[in-house]
Amino acid sequence: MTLGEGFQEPWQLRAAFARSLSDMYGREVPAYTTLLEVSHEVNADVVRARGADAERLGSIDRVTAERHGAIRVGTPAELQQVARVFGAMGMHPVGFYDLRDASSSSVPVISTAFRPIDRAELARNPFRVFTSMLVPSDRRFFSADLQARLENFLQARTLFGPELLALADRAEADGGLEADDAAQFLRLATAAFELGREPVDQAWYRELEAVSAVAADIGGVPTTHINHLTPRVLDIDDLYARMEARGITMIDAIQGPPLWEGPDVLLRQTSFRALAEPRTFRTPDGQVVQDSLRVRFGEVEARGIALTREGRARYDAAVVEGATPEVWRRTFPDSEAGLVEQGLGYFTYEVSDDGSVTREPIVYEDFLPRSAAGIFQSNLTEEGSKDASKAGEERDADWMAGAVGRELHDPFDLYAAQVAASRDRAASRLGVDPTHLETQGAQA
Ligand code: OOG
Ligand code: NI
Repeated sequence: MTLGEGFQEPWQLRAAFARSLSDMYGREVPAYTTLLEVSHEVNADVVRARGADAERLGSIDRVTAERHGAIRVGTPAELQQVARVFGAMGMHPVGFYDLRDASSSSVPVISTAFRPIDRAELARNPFRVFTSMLVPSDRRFFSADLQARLENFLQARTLFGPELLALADRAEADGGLEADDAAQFLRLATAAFELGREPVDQAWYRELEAVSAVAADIGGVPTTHINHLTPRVLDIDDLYARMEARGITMIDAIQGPPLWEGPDVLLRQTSFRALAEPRTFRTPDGQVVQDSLRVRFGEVEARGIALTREGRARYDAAVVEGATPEVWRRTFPDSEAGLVEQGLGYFTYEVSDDGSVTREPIVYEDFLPRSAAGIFQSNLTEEGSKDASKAGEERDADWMAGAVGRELHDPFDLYAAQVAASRDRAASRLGVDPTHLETQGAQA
């Protein structure tokens, strides 16, 4: 494990954890290593071709190290423990995603993302983890009887041991850990997300799978695991073509905005199909047999500029119409200056050496429910069953905040706060009133 000497601050724990998880996942899923190789090739080529412009939305060092992970848990109690482990690494719950309606197949989860929230912390290491939790009380998916057995099963398991949680709490309280404790914390945290080796109860797994493959992946096994780790690329269309050329079958489409000539906004994602991984099962008559499961996949993403609420509303309307270049040309201005003028994107205020003020784009750090549903869905082998005639269980950001037991940050508020802080900094550097900058029309 690559850890520095001495006391380790949260960002150092976060960076080391991202590396350690990546090494572990690369051993478990070799196709992920191929994906990393191709991502690095693509990024190197883009930097060569576009120079400084390639680093407009993050330095090449940040982009090369950048990953997001996806994990899935069963209960609020498990989610609270996850929050303690990530809290130790300076990662906080941001945003609420309801995947139940965003998907036509059976995805009975709601989600949030744990990530750093300060500009400086993001710059040090932006590691984020999309975290989903089952909704066993939702009658569209689970009968009362299945809900009760599922909740019993989940209550009886332990995903995160007491030593890991104690170290996590200490790291959060003290703002880090001494090197030895840090190493132990990282070992235990990484191990908590390894694929379980003990035999899976076959009848139980299959019963849940008939309802939802995601429910079986979460509640059909006694441990949790990292579902995927996603590197960031600077040209996702090129990456898609190169992966196919290497014989890796990608899902049909890139999710999110289309390829077009204007500025990249939000997030574009694609993935390769889940691979069959050997797993051991215990059959109803007590035999232990080898079989395989397809639940884990590889995903890659390209990140664009964070959109304001108004920009986001336009995006949401545009995807309903169809994410084509034609629709995009009608919906979005074709320059960063246009996004600034129309108040559609978040840009910080920066003062250059000659005293002029420029606007710099803020990169989107979050996720998109529709794309997430598309990623979930395209990787399910079984549709599952969903009874749309039943009423769903109400869930929203407030409910999620209660479940996680911590403040759930609003992504728009975080971006707006970054803009306001940059405006105040720029104004004080120039010795003017901050409102003066807004009316100045500083250009992107
Ligand atoms: C999460 C799917 C969503 C993303 O990047 O939007 C996702 C999962 O499969 O657990 O990873
Ligand atoms: Ni993902």
